[in-house]
Amino acid sequence: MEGVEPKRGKFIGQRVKRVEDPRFLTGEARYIADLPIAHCLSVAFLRSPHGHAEIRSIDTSRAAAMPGVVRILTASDLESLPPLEDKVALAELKKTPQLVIAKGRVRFVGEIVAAVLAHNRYVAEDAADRIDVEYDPLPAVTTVEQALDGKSPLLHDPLGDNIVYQKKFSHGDVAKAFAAADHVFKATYRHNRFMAASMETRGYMAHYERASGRLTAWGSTQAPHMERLLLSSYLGIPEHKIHYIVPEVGGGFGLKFPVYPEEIITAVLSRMVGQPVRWIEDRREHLTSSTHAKEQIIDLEVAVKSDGALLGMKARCIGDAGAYSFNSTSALIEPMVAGTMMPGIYKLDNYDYEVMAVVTNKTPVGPYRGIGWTAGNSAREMLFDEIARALHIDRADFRRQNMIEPDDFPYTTCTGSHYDQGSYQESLNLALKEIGYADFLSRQAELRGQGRYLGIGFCAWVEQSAWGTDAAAQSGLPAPSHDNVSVRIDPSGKVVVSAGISSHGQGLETTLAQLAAEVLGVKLEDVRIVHGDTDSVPFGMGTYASRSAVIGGGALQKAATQVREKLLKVAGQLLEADPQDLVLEGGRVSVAGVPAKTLSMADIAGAAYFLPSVRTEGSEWLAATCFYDPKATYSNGCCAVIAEVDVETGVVKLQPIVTVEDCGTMLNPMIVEGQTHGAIAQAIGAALLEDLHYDETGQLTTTTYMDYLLPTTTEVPNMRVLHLETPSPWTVMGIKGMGEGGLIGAPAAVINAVVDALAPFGVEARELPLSPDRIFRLLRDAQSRPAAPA
Ligand code: MCN
Repeated sequence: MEGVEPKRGKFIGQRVKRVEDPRFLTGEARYIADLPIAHCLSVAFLRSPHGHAEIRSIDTSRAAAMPGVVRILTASDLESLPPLEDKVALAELKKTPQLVIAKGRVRFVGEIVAAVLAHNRYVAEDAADRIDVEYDPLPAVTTVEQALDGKSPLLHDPLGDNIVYQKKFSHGDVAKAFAAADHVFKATYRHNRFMAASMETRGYMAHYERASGRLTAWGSTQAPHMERLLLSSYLGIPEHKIHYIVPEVGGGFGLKFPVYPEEIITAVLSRMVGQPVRWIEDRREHLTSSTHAKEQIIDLEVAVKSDGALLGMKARCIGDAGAYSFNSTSALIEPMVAGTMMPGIYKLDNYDYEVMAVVTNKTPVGPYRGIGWTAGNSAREMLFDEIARALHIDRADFRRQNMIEPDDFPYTTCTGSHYDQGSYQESLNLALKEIGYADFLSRQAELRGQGRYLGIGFCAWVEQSAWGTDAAAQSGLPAPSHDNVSVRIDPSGKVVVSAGISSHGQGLETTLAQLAAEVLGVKLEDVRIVHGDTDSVPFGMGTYASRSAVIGGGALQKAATQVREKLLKVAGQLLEADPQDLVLEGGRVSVAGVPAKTLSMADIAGAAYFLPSVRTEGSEWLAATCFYDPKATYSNGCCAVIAEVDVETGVVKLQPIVTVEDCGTMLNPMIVEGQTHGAIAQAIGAALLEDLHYDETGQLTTTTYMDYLLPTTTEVPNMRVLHLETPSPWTVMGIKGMGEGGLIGAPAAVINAVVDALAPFGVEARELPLSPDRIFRLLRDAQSRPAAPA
């Protein structure tokens, strides 16, 4: 397929400094906890201390008697409120309605049992402590195995079992492929449960005005219009009477996409008392009650020829969904994507897979950067390393041999993912060259001889982006998705862009301003980006799934182009020139070759708005709104890592990481690098440290950052990000999204580097994360295993 040239311009593709950063660096940014609002009351929640229990009684009288307490809610106060239910419309997915306050039974530690509204948070917290609840603890279901064993308690009695989804998919002739194989490799991988752990926790504020029946809601969230829609449906307040505002958001990473019970309760309380109400999550609540992510058990079987040719694959992806198939995202969010995207960058015609989701007495699972891809990629790439070793084939050669090649594009995987264009081989080769793969392999044995255990790992990945209707369908989770952007030039000649997408750290204000300035020929400082406010921006589906650069950027480019045409038409009338002969640059329109015939943007805009002689139908208002719902596009990259393991302590030290990113036409390389750095830091946590651990009673034992280990500057090495640019032929300007790639590919690279370092010990690593204690145990177990017969 013919390649497309990446776009370059005065702003596009340039390392423009982030326009939003001055307010963050000077402390002027306002997060939800900072918003000044008079007479605001505070909420605190009483949460279940049990993983699974019947609620025998609740007595709120001691709490209600405390001075400063305004209202206490338990489930019986909210009988008329509909339960939360995931909106995913797949017939086979069983629903697990979740009441915003538990009634009769609690199903995970951290589930809300009561809400206290008080004059301030101190009183609210103290009062919550004085609510007397009697529980009858029940046996808890804390593992996938228990959920499936048919003997463990049921979480939701009407379902009849703990399985909320189970379906098999088949592509090609897998039986024939396995019959033709020289070898079949098989393994089960347990992918850890971890979470986004954003720097800013969740927070919501609501102000219901009784006179107008209007609700103003503020949320540290990712998708303001979707929040408004869901609040409207749960509260029964018409959508046009809800104004949803997203202030600065200190990271979301998917976790702040769904509507949570706390948000509904905050709004309900405000409506009850007619006063503003705020709730800010504390860190312990964040760890227990914000969505967890990525826990899966993946069984893989791979059929190969002795020369390494990949013939077929079987997979079973079982997602541990926690207590409820979570509202607005569903229990399928992990295993469905893992199963569907398992072929990755490889040519695979014969593939059977089964997707299962089970409920357990744990916090519900929701979206986190690289949904499904992280676990699926890690499992496949771990097994591929094992296969290459067993067949005595270089690990990179094994990949190259089975990888989609440049001439194959566009390539449709057997599961129906439609890859546009990519640089899969090139990114692998570049990453390995830059990290010194060949040289490292030649030194590795010598280092081992010196008692130093170093290993190399790499992972080339493909990342789906542009989550519109097409991408959703390709992921196996069909739902319409699209976005809108408005562009207008005000009478003074300045540009305002109103975008349905909403930034929560990605630097979208910068990249959108770059695009607008490019198309409209103005300075960057003459553009303002408005987002995160449903009264000011056109309908949008939010920022997630690496969709904003492609969809928001594409809608903006289309709208800005229409405005540019209107502007040139007016300028042509004023300058008595054909619009085709006009040059738009540096905030001025001039007649080509006649520099004296020039007008400023303000001259033209002022005339367009106020001069009757140039005001014509359609041109008087320099504005346009465009809609965009592109085909899915796939970016790609490759991460390469060298790790050294201290075999006495199990501690892993990573050397500087090399990563290649190809997101088509790059809007801002500096932002792309920042995104990659952040995602790889999260990947290091995922691979080596982070683990939300439950004991057998369903008690979460990692409820502080002393127990739940996030990577720090000591664990995160320097990184070098290299760029390739293979534009998409299917999107405006060839842009592809890239916000998740680092957490899709880098975990496998880190894991495989550690496993490679441990190869001389015959360690079998199948469970993540590879934390120091796990590595220590793996080494001890390997040493105590009898030696294999020669
Ligand atoms: N970009 C670019 N050129 C491209 C593609 C992207 O310059 N060809 C820039 C974009 O303009 C944008 C950034 O890179 O500023 C990410 O773009 P994109 O890949 O479209 O991703 P989204 O903007 O849709 O952001 C969502 C993505 C996801 S899914 C998660 S999760 C995530 C992430 O972004 N959460 C983040 N990055 C995050 N970064 C921060 N700081 N905080 C989060 O919560």
